[in-house]
Amino acid sequence: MRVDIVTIFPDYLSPLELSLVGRARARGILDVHLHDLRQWADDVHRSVDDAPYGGGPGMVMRPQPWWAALTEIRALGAADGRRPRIVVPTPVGRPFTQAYAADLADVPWLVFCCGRYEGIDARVIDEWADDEISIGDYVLAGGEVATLVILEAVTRLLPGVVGNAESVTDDSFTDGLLEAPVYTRPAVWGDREVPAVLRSGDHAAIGRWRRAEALRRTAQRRPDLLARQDQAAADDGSGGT
Ligand code: 6GU
Repeated sequence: MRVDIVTIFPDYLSPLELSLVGRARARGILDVHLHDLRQWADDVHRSVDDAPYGGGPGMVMRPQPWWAALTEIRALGAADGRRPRIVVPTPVGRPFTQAYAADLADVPWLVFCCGRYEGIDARVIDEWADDEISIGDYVLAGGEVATLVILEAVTRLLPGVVGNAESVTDDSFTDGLLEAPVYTRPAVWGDREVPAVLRSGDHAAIGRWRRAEALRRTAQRRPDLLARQDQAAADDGSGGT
């Protein structure tokens, strides 16, 4: 997968050199290109923002640098007929979920446009954005951290990135439930014991226990997820959980 990221703070994306995403890059599974938006600003001051029409606080990102950036980046694929999917992280976007991450993991070329939170001129979004994505109901100072979040969720779904494919498909949210708690040695820590069933070697019983714990946790912590699943089951007539 190729990923281009356009930002006024390329250094903010330096965590992409580390850990799982960094390893995926080193192994050639993920090809990341960082771009400083200012290189496309056409005025002497390399300005990227201006005051909002209609008044109000803060600044709005000017169309000109974005238009130049996206025209140039998209042209990189023109020779072999490839077209990137252009993503704009924004608090007014569609909510990011595990299913959304899986959808993006199938795309060969993504472009992330990182704006400041007052936003990018709406004409840029209208012309260029395929996806506007929000990572949650709070406001960040810019799209850079949201891009890190989205890319980490997507990268670990790329074939060959996570060693054991089961650790991806067993994740919380893949089946719509929170995962059961996990334990490692020692079997006894102070007065706390690892549940006996996990040490029983009875894999059917372990599977039942994990399913029951997942349901119990989800009902307690995220009843909205169960309600959504029940609704989906009612909609397709396949029965509930
Ligand atoms: Cl994607 N961007 C910003 N700036 N704030 C956010 C967000 C994105 N998602 C939630 N809050």
